[in-house]
Amino acid sequence: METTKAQNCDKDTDGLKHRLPTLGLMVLLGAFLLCACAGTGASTPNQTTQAEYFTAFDPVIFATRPHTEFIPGLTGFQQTTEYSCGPAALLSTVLYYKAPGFKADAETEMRISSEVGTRDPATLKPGEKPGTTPPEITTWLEKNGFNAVEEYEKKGDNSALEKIRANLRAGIPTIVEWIDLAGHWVVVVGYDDRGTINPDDDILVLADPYDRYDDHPDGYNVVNAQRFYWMWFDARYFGKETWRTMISVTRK
Ligand SMILES: [Ca+2]
Repeated sequence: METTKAQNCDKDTDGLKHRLPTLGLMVLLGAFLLCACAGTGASTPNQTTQAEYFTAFDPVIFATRPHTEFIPGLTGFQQTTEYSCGPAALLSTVLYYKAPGFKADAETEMRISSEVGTRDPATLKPGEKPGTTPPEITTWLEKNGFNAVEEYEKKGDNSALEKIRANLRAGIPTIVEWIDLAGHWVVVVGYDDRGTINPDDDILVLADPYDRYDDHPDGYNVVNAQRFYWMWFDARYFGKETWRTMISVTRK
């Protein structure tokens, strides 16, 4: 019996030895199938929506990074209509200044819209343009306890970006309008020159009232500064082509 057992054990051992290559192949095949399944799964709609196309902006890390200028605590109030980026940019700015009488809600946004005179494209009168003009923005700010300095730049020498950077270093928000969305008001709150002389890699941080495209609805959008600079004009809503509208906002 002992011999038989030993023989059986030997036989089993031999069998295992013979099966090992087969098992190895099965493991490899299983791994391949798992990879293949994962690859197939990545193309399903559910997993595609989880793909990371954009990195989240971290204001804490940005504030401590060298070569940056930043106004912490100013994020874009999210506009509740398709035309109220101007009032939403104003609300974002006055909330940053903790001005009394303003809440981060649609009622306050619409109150500002009415006071500013922002035009809904659905109810335009003949000859009117939708949205909000720079003089309307500055007039409202001046009436509500703020100094608003309205400036333009069409020299193309980056001087408007230098103005924005000087404002950031002084903690002054700059409300700007660019051709994004065919004409869009945002607030500039950050700049990073990446520690290089070449401006082509510079980064601008926007407090954006229409933060719907970067998978992180945190009120911040990040854009290459030169790309922004050459898209920093209005062609539709101000009655004439207008380059690099800047409104610097401080408390009175
Ligand atoms: Ca965002």
